[in-house]
Amino acid sequence: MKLDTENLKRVASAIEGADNILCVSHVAPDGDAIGSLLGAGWILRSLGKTPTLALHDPVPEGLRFLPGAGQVIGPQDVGADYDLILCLDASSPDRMGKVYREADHAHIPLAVVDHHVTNTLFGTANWVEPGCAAACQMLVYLADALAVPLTGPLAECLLTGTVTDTLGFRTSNTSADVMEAAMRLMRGGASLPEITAQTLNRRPVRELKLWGLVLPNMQLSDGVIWVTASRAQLAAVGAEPADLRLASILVSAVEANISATFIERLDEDGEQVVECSFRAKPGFDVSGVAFELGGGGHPPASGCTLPGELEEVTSMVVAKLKAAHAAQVAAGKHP
Ligand SMILES: [Mn+2]
Repeated sequence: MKLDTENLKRVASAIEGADNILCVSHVAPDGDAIGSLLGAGWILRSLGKTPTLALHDPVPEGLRFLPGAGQVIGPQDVGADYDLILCLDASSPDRMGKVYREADHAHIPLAVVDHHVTNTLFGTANWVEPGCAAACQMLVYLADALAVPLTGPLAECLLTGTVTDTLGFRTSNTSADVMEAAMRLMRGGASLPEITAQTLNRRPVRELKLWGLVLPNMQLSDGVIWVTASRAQLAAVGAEPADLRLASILVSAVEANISATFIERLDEDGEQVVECSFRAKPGFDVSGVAFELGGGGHPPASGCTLPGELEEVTSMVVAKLKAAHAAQVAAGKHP
């Protein structure tokens, strides 16, 4: 793989020239957000730097097994005095949530390390590798550039994000380079079976109960398969929006090339919003629809959050997904 070495070096030298470094990843953090955030912390510590790790949301229960997870602070504890802000796995500034405060932080150099093709290049240094399957894969190369060995807690954190973002090395962007990075992390002591068991193969019963509630209303039309989950359904089984991790399972349907889930929730201002998650089979691309709707992501997996009623948002978005699907079929690369 050809890396953007110029911007990799730019980020590496920004790190070398800083001491107090605020590391941040995205709201509603997933395994790659947490893995890259904690991994960055371990890289900086082994360089003798002083990292502060911050997230808008708490570390999800299923990722608290990772070394260093207990040191992540919330937005209320983020100060204003840092030499550098290192932003991981976030495609736009709003993805940092309330950790990033324009008034306090705009004058601080901001290094962006991300693999989303939809990244808006909002940093003072931007290293974006859409060819990488995970931000954690990029941190393998960053560690190399900074001569930090891929061992111990660092290896465990970076393998976790690589495993979760590739759904266990199954997404269409799982390249030989991904496998090579993962292999080096395993050689450094990270356990693939243990990480897989802790992340992909682990879910609370409330999640399975929620599937039972929403799957009877699953719909399939024109190559797109989708489900909706109302706030009442979530409440009935005591589930959070993050519990409905069904999009990746739905896209396994033989009859579909694109899947979507639509989850109703209230945002922080009490307004009703719908969280939309999309998946695509290899050869199909859902990132365009997500980006058009103000979200982001990757060709095989993307999403957005929209204001409005569940039914009206669902029908508007499904129409866009169907149109994208038809256009991609017409482009002729598909059977
Ligand atoms: Mn990621």
